[in-house]
Amino acid sequence: MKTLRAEHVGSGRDQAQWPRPDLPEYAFIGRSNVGKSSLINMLCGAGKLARVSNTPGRTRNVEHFRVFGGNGKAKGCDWYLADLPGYGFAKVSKGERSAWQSMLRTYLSERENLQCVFLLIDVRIPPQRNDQDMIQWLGEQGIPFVIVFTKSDKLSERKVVEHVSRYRIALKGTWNELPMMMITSATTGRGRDALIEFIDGVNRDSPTAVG
Ligand SMILES: Nc1nc2c(ncn2[C@@H]2O[C@H](COP(=O)(O)OP(=O)(O)OP(=O)(O)O)[C@@H](O)[C@H]2O)c(=O)[nH]1
Ligand SMILES: [Mg+2]
Repeated sequence: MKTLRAEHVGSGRDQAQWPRPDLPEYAFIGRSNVGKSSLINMLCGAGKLARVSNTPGRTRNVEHFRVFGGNGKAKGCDWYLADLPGYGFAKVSKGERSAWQSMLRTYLSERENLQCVFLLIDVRIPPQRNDQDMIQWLGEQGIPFVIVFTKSDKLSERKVVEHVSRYRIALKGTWNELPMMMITSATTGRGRDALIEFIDGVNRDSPTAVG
């Protein structure tokens, strides 16, 4: 298995605290506890890169990780991963929730090097209003995104297929063309190669990549 060399390069709520937008970037978003930080760790093959927790609401800032694609030499092969706070977490104050929400939307609409958003959805859970609102909003903003189902190890394959098609049906009401979907598990590594291949493909076409 190809391991990605990655390091944590920043944490912050404001644009001024984020790394300069000079490399292609990929963001992981989704409801609290869906497995964003776990998927980043799985992708990089590094156990403790991003902080994982049983307590929803663990990630509170935009956490940036730099992935070294060219053995650390060719800057043009490097890219950023951004781990974002989850939405839909009930146990924080209304004020804090709306501050996270607005940080998320500011990040998504203003981060100029953002190539694609991975919107994570727990494959066990039926379609939720806040995920559908986010999908709708990303579509309206013209922000490229992929739906990434997480925790597929928690269901039988039959149920995984059934739940993914339930999602397709829910989205068909508003979308002519369905967004791309991937099935993953941070526990088994399912979907890792497909995700890396996808990112490599976008990086090759990215105007931000140099060399
Ligand atoms: N079985 C299984 N458990 C998972 C998987 N991904 C995450 N988990 C568990 O789900 C919980 C939440 O994972 P996190 O990666 O912290 O989730 P998050 O989306 O980053 O959460 P916030 O930062 O709080 O929004 C942890 O207990 C993880 O171990 C998976 O693919 N399979
Ligand atoms: Mg997290």
